[in-house]
Amino acid sequence: MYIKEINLYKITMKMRNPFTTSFGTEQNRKFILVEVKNENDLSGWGECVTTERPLYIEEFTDASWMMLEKFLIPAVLKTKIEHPDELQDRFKAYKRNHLAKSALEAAVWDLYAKSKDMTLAEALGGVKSTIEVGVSLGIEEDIHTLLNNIKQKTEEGYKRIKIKIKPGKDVNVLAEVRKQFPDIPLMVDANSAYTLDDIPTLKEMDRFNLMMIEQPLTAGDLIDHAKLQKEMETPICLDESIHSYEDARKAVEIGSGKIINLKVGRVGGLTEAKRIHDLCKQENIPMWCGGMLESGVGRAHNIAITSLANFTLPGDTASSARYWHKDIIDPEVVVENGLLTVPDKAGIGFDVNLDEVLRNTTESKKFN
Ligand code: OSB
Ligand code: MG
Repeated sequence: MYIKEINLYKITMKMRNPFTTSFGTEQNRKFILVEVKNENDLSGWGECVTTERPLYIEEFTDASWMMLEKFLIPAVLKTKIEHPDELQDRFKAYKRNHLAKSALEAAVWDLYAKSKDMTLAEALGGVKSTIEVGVSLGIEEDIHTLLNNIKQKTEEGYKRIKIKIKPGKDVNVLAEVRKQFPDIPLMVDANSAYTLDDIPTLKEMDRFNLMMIEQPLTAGDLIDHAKLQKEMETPICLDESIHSYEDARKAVEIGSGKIINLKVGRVGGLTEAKRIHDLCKQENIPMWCGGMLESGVGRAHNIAITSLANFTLPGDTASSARYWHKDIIDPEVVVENGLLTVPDKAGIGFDVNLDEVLRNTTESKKFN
């Protein structure tokens, strides 16, 4: 297929509720949508899941916009692409910037699947028609708010509850949660807030029967996580430490964790995500698909990748309504009883609501 035109949209969307992690609070999501058009004016869509400030990892929205504009779009525009896997080679010379690379690659994957009249899930080698979904709950000032949120999401049927923790809001919070909900499938996410000096606190969490503790130590670290895993019974799940197949290979080799949270953006795209999936399957490392508070576009790609066989744990791809008053796709994502049906329409399987996209657009640029 020939890439005739690319459009970038800078989007601001206000979430229903603020979301607090150990690195800060977010309510206004500022991210980028990428639209890629082929010679037949068919459109493919991708989402750059950056945040306004580089608090999760080093990338942020304005930097990714520049990366797309200056380097990535020129490597794709007005060229022929037989298969989206080819983009890895085109982008290889440019270091990291995985969220930006992934956004453009995702749009090309959607376009590719549509042009072959396949679902994105099929194009990726997906095998599941339904996927299991959990929910990620932010840190709350007041424990009663958190307990209420957990109650509500459990009643909605989510298959597991993840709560964010940080030093000072960890063991005490978990004790309260377990008192009220002794048996729910529960995990925690620290977003890199601890160091090996915190081993005593981290080990205390072993008594709460957690499915896993996500990213306790520094983003990018593999070695200290391996040391910590030897001291803890709770399985460590890596998020901000896995940016590539090579990271995953090394983590498995040295035992940095027992589970991987795969985020398509963080690893630089769906092609790399497939490689990591195949590695984890071979090495018996369970995995699940993480979230970045995406709009429906990014969420649709997450649903497609989760249909691959080794995504055996519930992911963070909650309902559109968990985040948004109105999402930008039709239909919106609806999780029922903790389950989602993988769509059977071509490409990402949801229509992008262009009116709604434009209503939330603060800046756009056409490249042709
Ligand atoms: O660490 O998984 C994370 C949101 C923003 C940045 C990082 C993370 C998260 C979440 C929410 O946990 C996942 C979601 O519901 O999209
Ligand atoms: Mg995480």
